[in-house]
Amino acid sequence: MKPVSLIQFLIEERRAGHINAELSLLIEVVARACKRIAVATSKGALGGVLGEAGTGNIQGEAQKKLDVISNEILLEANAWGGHLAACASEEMEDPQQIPDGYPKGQHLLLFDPLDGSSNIDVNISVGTIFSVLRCPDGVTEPKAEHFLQPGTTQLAAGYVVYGPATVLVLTFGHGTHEFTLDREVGSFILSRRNIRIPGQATEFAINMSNQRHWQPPMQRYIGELLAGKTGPRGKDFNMRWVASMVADVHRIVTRGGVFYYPLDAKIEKQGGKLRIMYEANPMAFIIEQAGGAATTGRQRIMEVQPTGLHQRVPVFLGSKEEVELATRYHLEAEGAQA
Ligand code: AFP
Repeated sequence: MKPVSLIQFLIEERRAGHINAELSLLIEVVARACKRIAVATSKGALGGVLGEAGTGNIQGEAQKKLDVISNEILLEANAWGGHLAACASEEMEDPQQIPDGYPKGQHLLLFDPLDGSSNIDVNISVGTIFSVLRCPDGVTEPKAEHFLQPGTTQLAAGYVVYGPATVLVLTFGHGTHEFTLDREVGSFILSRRNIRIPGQATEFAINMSNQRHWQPPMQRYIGELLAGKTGPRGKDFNMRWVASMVADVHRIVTRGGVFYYPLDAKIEKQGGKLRIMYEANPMAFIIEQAGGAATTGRQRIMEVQPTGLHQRVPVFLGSKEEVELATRYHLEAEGAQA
């Protein structure tokens, strides 16, 4: 079979009526920016890109040099094409407007420019996550409130993993597809069409160091997985935790499994660890389109009505049967309390 490039795939999606020309251009621009981020990350110590930037972001987290560089690359690439009304990033408190003098488009782009950035300095996979929304009609200077749309309204979502290979995973709501960067040619090439995540899992991803802070239903659920063959689940489970959500999700998209970042006593006040607009929602869209499930432990992530650009939520995602079971334990515990 002849290789299918990302550009060819986007043209096919336009012909199928799944996307318009502006959204196609937006994805091309984001993919091009991610190729530049891949080059920057791959230089490591030789590029002078490792270490702290000496600044903090809106979440009060220390920024790495590559957080700042990746954010700049995405902002600069998306400023002038005429495909965006505005964009928002993990690294900026407020939405970024399109600079004066450039045309504006109908789309809103949200991104985490470099997810897992605490892994950069130890040469472990990191990534970019993005989500695309439609700008509400008649809005010419989009503010945070115009981005606060539930995940079900996303027009597109994707992530790029900067690992041994650079891989882009993308959905427009018509399946989840994977592209691998051909570094010599400089093109993303379709490597898996219509990815399906197995309904059952034997691998789970969770930060076990938080166990003592978890709520009782999470203690129960993970306790049963850990009990293995001789426990109530009657089978052994393996554990993996990269601590770059992109890499953990990519493992699930490749061979199944589940990922949990539940609410715990340590992070209860902030509502969770991961950000809904540019982490949980795009990943939920990708996972659901691959036949998996994504919840907050109580409800479908994509049905949460966001109230803040940098709002956090608990995240349960991956193989459907496991996510449903963990969610059921939480709902049952709350039902019993009520
Ligand atoms: P950083 O980008 O600050 O490294 O955070 C990564 C992340 O948001 C997500 O990618 C990981 O799944 C999660 O945090 C890791 O959290 P722990 O620090 O609890 O392992």
